Amino acid sequence: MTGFDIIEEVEERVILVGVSTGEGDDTAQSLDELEELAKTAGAVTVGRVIQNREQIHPGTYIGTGKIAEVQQLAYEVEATGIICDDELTPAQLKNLEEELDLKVMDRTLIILDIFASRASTSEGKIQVELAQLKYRQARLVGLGSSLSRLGGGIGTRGPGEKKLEMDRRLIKSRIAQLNRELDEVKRHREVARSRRSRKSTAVIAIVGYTNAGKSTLLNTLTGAQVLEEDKLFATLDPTTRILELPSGQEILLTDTVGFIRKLPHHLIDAFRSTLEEAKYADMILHVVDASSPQMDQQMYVVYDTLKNLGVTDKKIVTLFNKQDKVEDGYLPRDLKAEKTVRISAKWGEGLEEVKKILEELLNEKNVLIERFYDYKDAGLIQLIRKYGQLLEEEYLGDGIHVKAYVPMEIYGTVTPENQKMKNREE
Ligand SMILES: Nc1nc2c(ncn2[C@@H]2O[C@H](COP(=O)(O)OP(=O)(O)OP(=O)(O)O)[C@@H](O)[C@H]2O)c(=O)[nH]1
Ligand SMILES: [Mg+2]
Repeated sequence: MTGFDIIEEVEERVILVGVSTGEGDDTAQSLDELEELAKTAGAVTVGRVIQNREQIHPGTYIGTGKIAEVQQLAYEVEATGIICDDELTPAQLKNLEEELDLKVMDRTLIILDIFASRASTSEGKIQVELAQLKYRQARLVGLGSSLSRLGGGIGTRGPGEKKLEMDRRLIKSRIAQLNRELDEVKRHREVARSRRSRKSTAVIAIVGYTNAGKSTLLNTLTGAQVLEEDKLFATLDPTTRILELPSGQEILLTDTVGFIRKLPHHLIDAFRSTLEEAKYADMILHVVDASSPQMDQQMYVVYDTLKNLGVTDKKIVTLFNKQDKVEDGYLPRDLKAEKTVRISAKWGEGLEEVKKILEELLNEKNVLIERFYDYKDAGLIQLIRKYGQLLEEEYLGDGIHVKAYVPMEIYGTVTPENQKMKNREE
């Protein structure tokens, strides 16, 4: 099953609806993004309506006058549905459907749809189905006849889709089952993580707003073949590849799901273990689309999401990507980052500097050692070569002279007590 087949099935013509609650908010840009999301999900945008309102209408999202306007517009442009830019409450969804007699969708549903069509691993599928069912569960309360339409997305798809008409009791037991499966997957992931950390290879997580160029970066750096596309949420499942730094030290780079403003909380819950890749990383590479007029807001969303995930104490290197599309002379800043580099992941520009910086920062927590090894201990030098950074290596008559940075985790192993060697620490 490919997402493409399904996307072709129905042409949904939608009107985007947003509420602007004050001066200087970015509803228009948020709708631009919603249009991208709708396109990715397979819908054609045929109109936009923004209501200026102090707050979102609790019962119908927009006010009565605006509802009439949407209705009129829908008639004129032959719209089949509307997409609201915020997550609707079950009551708002129901009331709007009744008033408009159109398919009513919200941002959350569209993102869930996209995730559903992108999920490829069993973990991804479980996570999406769980998020879809929870979204739907909340909207089934007290509803009868309109059930089959409520909560349906664009061309309705995804692992959870065939269960659209499941009753609440079944949904509940399915959710419980999926949670158990997810726990199992999580356990496997934790085992893999602890294995990685025992081996003391540094892990670097690539994070960033969706479409910033994270997968492109991983591909260019490591020759990985992760799908890179000018679409939102091209990547859902984490991919990890080995990257060799200039000194020969090897690290693990992980590319994963992108962030977006108003990321549905059901998705954050369901995808927590995927999103938390960053939490277990030694350092973070933050990829920013520097060619986007929304760059600042996107960076803000990334940091906000990291904070929500409890990732607050990592070293961050920010990469201002897509420099080939940026006017010369513009110098973006990121005060949260240890270092920033301007790159073009697609054209490989600036990546040597990225590797150099990674090496420098990783070695800050390493220990500098200088000592002689007997030839019989040459295995220890292999270990240093693999996990540390070998600076000097000299083969002498009675042994090998070595100067190197080694991570604390292997410091004890490569500097055994019984060797009467000079040993300098910094
Ligand atoms: N011009 C230009 N385009 C780039 C550059 N890096 C990435 N892109 C393009 O940006 C789009 C998104 O790239 P991806 O690598 O898929 O982005 P991502 O961050 O992995 O996105 P998601 O997986 O959707 O979160 C693709 O069309 C890339 O070809 C760059 O340096 N310059
Ligand atoms: Mg990607």
